[in-house]
Amino acid sequence: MNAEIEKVKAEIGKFSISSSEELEKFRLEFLSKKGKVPALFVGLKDVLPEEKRKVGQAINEVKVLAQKKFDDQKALLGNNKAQGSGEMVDPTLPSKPGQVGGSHPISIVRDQMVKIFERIGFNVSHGPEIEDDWHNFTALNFPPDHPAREMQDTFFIEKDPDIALRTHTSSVQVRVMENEKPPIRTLSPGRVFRNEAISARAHCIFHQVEGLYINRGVSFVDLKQTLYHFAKEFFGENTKIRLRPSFFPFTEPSAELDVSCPFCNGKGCKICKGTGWVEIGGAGMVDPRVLRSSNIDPDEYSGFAFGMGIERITMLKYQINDIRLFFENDVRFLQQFQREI
Ligand code: 2NM
Repeated sequence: MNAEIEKVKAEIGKFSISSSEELEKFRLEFLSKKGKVPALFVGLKDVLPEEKRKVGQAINEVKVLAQKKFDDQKALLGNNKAQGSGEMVDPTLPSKPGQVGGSHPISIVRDQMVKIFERIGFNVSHGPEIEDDWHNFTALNFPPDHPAREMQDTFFIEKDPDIALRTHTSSVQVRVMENEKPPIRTLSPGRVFRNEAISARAHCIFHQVEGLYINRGVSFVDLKQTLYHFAKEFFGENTKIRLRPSFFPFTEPSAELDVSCPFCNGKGCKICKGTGWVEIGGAGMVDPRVLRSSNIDPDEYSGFAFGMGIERITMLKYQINDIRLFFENDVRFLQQFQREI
């Protein structure tokens, strides 16, 4: 009997199954009612009573072995059918690497901008997204009747006292000026909110990087050199900058900041609408009233400040024509961006 069991066991091991026909043959030969495994159980009745237990166990092991081989091969053949190939699957092959997450393009560009300014001595500062009137408007020299204070421009959370979503990260810099002594070199990247109609070019949520430098004897030349340095580092060595007179409540004089078009090198193309220049932000010398509001003596110190929109710069860098793409988080869009270092 033992020899018979071993023989069937060896036959099961040797039986090769690589098609569903062979699988069926295997089932008929070993597992079906008239197969070799049930036949072993029939033979059990002739075994001596004291050996029945042991022999019965041995036959059962053969049965489990045959059933497992049948199930495994059936699963393998089923997988191959699903893949539409007749080949065997090699379960020892290493698996495909899993998908890893990436950074949002706004985060990539923000970090790239921050690194450029960190290398010339700026520190990063953060502040609350929900702000009081003082830090978002009054300390920044916005007059009481300024249009930015209207409901249609700012998202208010409370009225009297006014609490709103910050409309720029200058509010963070007010907090830095209040809490630190010059020299101050601070950069505040962050999310800002404006009550605007959403379109391809504008969104009610966007991101800014604002910079502030306060020290003795800071002049407009320092501002120009800093912005020129940034433009060359970010857009390339041959980039030029241009400052156009403008107005902001918190700076005097104020300017809009243009860079030579990074796509046509200033010759004029579709992106710069033939002008050779693209606007990337604003800047100016911090108004003495702003310094005084934060207890910095404007007779001793002067400073420059600037602000840039991260969406705008990211759209230029990657030639993206709709700002809404940044907020939809469609992976087909997001997957296209990789950090450069
Ligand atoms: C801009 C343009 C010009 C700015 C001003 C200040 C502060 F806090 F010092 F007054 N921070 N950022 C500033 C100046 C921002 O954004 C277009």
